[in-house]
Amino acid sequence: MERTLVIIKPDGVQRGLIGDVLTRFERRGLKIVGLRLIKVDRMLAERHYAVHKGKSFYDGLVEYITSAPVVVFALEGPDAIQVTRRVVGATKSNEAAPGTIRGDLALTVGRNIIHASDSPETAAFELGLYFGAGDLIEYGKISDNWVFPG
Ligand code: DAT
Ligand code: MG
Repeated sequence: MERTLVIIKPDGVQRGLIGDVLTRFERRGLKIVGLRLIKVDRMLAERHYAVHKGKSFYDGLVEYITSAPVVVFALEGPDAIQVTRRVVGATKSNEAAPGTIRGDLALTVGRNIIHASDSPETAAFELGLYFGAGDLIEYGKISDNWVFPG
């Protein structure tokens, strides 16, 4: 089992896509183990995107993620990190495959509506940025045995 961090970015919230995005992960069988609507402040944005500091798009990225509320959530499931990245689709929305969130709902890299952790190390770091100890809930669902038996 893995856990990963997902953010519906300001454009996803403003465009009324929260339900659509959450539904895709629920239907895939991933379990939501934490969920919050927050406004990301500059300090949090800079910690989150520290790996991109110095790149040409960094300032715009921080402006964008802090511009309006976002929905952050944690997903749990087998291979959750890579499965979630594949559901999200390619960074450049114009190249994202149809059927992915970006490939269905976004057009440009600068407004690609969603973030997802890209490795186990990133997931652990980002889950810690947005959720405190005890915020993530471990629970069973009646569907568990039908989605990942054994
Ligand atoms: P991802 O969000 O797919 O993990 P990333 O970590 O490489 O992509 O970059 C983080 C965000 O930065 C990405 O969602 C959008 C923005 N970004 C990346 N490359 C960009 C570029 N060439 N021009 C503008 N924005 C870019
Ligand atoms: Mg990334």
